[in-house]
Amino acid sequence: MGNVNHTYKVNFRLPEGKEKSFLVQNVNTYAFRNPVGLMENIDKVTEHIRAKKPGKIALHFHHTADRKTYVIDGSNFWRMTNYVPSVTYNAVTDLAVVRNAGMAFGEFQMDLADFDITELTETIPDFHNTRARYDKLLTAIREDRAGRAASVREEIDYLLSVQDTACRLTDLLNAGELPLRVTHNDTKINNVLFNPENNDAMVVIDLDTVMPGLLGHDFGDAIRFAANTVEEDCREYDKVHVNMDVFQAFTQGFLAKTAHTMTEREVETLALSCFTLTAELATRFLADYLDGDLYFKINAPDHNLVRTRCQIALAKDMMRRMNEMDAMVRACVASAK
Ligand code: GN1
Ligand code: MG
Repeated sequence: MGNVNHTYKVNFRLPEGKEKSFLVQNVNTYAFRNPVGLMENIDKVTEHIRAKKPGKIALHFHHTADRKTYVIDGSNFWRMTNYVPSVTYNAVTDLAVVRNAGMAFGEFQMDLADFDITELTETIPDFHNTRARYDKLLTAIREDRAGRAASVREEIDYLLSVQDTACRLTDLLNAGELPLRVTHNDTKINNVLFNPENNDAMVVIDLDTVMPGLLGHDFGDAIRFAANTVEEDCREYDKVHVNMDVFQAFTQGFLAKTAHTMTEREVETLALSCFTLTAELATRFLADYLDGDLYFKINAPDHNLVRTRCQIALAKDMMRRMNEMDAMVRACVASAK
């Protein structure tokens, strides 16, 4: 579960014999250099949402005797939350579930629309700064720490050839043409917990990367994960496509919650954001492959390369379908307003 932190379900036997489950996580401090700041972010954000929706299921981090929401044990950083009985999906074709996920992520952004951005620590600086991600890739190519650069020329060449298109969102943000919001930034559909009985979205989880960001970061990341016809590390690259039914269902759900707040520039760049997040993640997987797999968990020596190729295949399909995606976005905006 998850490519960065280690998560365990722990069953605790209470003195009277009953079992109670908790989720215990070992936070990856290579990825998150300031885990204490991260926990403060989560605390503020969950409290903000809880104050608005007191009856809703929320994640609650348990406190230690000295009122901290974490335990530092040598180089390990641990935290523990309530366990929410629920289902999650890695791949979904049930369009009602996809629509619900879109609504959940859209609602999450709206719940935080009045949250003061300056209260948040940047848990991973430049997380969705695509220009900075490209710079990291260029550094990884130059340093070639694992001696792999020569074998991935094709992947490097493709990613460099689309650099300006992929970085357009970042450039528009820097030019003040897209508004900064409080965003989730890691909107994989498996970060929504669903009610097993009716598939309603119960709660959005994995709040480690809640930071200032663009509306399109959440939308694009969700689409690149949920609308991919295969898993993120599928080796059959010719099977990688955008499932347009999933695209439409997610867009309907997400825009039902957010369209009324969107600027024309946000609407115009929403389809592009899918390409952006896909190409950006490809640069991250490839940089990690070149560095010798330091960031993402791997289960095979070429895991990060496979992930890179899969995201590249998806990015290419998104480029082909850009007009179609854009037309669907506009249709959903029109019906949501
Ligand atoms: C990581 O850890 P997980 O699976 O929630 C990564 C995301 C990537 C994703 C790709 C903090 O998410 O940015 O999109 O892997 N999270 C972090 O699967 O880097
Ligand atoms: Mg995550």
